Amino acid sequence: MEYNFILGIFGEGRVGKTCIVKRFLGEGFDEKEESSSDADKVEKTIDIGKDVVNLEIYDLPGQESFHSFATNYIKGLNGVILVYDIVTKYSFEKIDFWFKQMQENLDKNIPILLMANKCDLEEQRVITKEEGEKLAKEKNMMFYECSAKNGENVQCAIEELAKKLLKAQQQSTKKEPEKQEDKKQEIKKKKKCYLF
Ligand SMILES: Nc1nc2c(ncn2[C@@H]2O[C@H](COP(=O)(O)OP(=O)(O)OP(=O)(O)O)[C@@H](O)[C@H]2O)c(=O)[nH]1
Ligand SMILES: [Mg+2]
Repeated sequence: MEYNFILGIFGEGRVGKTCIVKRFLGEGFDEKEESSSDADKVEKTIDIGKDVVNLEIYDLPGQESFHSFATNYIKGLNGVILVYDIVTKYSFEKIDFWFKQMQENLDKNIPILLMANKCDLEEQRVITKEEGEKLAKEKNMMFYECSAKNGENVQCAIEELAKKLLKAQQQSTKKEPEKQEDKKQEIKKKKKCYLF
């Protein structure tokens, strides 16, 4: 079967969102990647088992002046990626803000993946892995430390999010026939009442 999901990637400016997306697309890494000032939509198709999953990813600017612009893209997303980097405390603190935006604009069941980027910069680390894990657990997010620079965990983290979306979609379509059967029974009952 073929499935389509729309994802959005959010987080403080300069945490590496665009680099993560480019790494995921197989476009390598740019040490001098410039700050985004617009929404960039990219597409990638991945195979999960026998299924084909088409992902559409919105890469949004993270700088403060673009906050309201970026939040306009939240509604309609099927999944969310939130990013901080392990060398900037403020970017970690900013996750709360982005999480709240998701809560206000999206269904609570929408899966959120938290990515702690720049884990290649171990010697400059200010946020421990445990802190990231704790936050993710509290807010029921998936969690990966990654590096867009060396590619660590980028592919597998986003694929895990896609797998979660696929599973949820397949479970809800399985339930559909049951729901329809329930509806038929309801109509039958109503008809009976009418006949009496
Ligand atoms: N060392 C290291 N640097 C990274 C990594 N990912 C991104 N960078 C660098 O961090 C800077 C910002 O990366 P971007 O991808 O532009 O960050 P962004 O989150 O898209 O920023 P905005 O578009 O302003 O929101 C660039 O200089 C990148 O080269 C990483 O994993 N490790
Ligand atoms: Mg960017």
